[in-house]
Amino acid sequence: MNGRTHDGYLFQPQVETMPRDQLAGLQLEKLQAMVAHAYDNVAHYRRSFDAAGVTPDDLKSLADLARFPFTVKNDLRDNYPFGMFAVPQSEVLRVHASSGTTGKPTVVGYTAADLDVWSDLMARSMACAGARPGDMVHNAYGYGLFTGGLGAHYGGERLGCTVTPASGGFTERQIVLMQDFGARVLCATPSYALNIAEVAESEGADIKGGTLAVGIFGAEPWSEAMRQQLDERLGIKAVDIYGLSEIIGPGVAAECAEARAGLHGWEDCFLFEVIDPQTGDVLPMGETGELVITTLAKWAQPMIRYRTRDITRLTDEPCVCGRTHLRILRITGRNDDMLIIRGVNVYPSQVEAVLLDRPRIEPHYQLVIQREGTMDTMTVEVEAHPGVAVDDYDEIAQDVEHHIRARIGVTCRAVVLSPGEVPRSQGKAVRVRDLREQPG
Ligand code: DLL
Repeated sequence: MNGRTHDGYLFQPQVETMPRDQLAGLQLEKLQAMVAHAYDNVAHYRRSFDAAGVTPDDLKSLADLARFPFTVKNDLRDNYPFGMFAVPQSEVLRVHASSGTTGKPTVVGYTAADLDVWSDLMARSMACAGARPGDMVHNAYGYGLFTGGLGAHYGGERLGCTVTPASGGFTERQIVLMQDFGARVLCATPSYALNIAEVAESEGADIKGGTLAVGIFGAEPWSEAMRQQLDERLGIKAVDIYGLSEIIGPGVAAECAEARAGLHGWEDCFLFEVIDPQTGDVLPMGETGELVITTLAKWAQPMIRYRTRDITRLTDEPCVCGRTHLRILRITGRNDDMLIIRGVNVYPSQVEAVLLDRPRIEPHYQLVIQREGTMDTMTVEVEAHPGVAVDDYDEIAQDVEHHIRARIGVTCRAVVLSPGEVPRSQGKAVRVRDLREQPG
């Protein structure tokens, strides 16, 4: 049954506006079943629970979950390919995998019921972001082992939209299709959406004045400054969506079009905790730390206390949209993306926020990390606006260095490149080029 908030559209109204105490009751019931399923069917969980001295019977309240051990990405790698499955492979209808930079990929599996839940969650997320039944959805997330393409595809169809499976690349053709088909919704990584905006501008294609109204952007960190750029250059409302393959794919959380102030984490299907990454202690609501997620409705491959490495904080303050599910505030980066430059912790998204505020440069950048002696140094490569005189590049570089020092507290070198010189993204943008010698 569908319904409405004060001005929005709900895909599953009873669930999305469930009172928080009822939601907690539902979570406990589902959690007990999921933890028992993991313990009974996955050797890894049996071993790790036994080592921690806990059994599923110890789970009497949601707070008891803190006694259970974490799961990390390496656990998936160590059990490659199917060792984390909790059902026979014959019951797994789909696998996805993330490539990873080293070693074996991480494989994830879905039963028929899991795929159904995923489609519902993506339909719910897309509706939350402002998509409506009947919309033309242009899906520029990559199709394949990456969960973005198929996730948004089945979610869009479940919501009742018409989905164009564009995938990434062939940007000029994508723009023609968006215009000819009258796309109202664009699904893409924010960096690829920016690439689309830029190509449209350079070709004189008026995307901004056309039918496009909603951008559903995620799969990589992005900033409020980038949101403003995308809103303005595409003539849309850009909305954040979050997810990760290990948990289900996109659709773990989504911003609402009404507030665009944090991503509603779908608590009927996931349990969210934030921990201190050093001690592993659970932090109180509102404190910043590492997001840990437990699946409540994922039968092929339950994830118990999965450490995402993503840094954020949670809020359960009521939201103007009427949804009761807590909000995950914008994910600014990952533990493992954090750079330590001359003793200062820096996330690429912080540099992005500074760059997007500066005049005469384009929002395309890469951070080059090198080692000089015992120090790591950062060079920020940015791109000048077309039409800016090359003679001005030095002065722009100094301005960038100054503002990065003033706002982030880190000393870096800036290099201004000519238009088009920073590589463009078709999926997740590569923000860091690490030229330090890797150990081993
Ligand atoms: O990126 C799933 C996805 C597809 C999400 C499409 C949203 C849209 P993975 O490839 O496994 O899955 O990468 C997951 O990407 O742990 C975060 O570090 C990062 N990430 C995803 N969404 C966001 C976001 C997909 N909205 C990893 N903001 C996660 C910041 C994000 N980081």
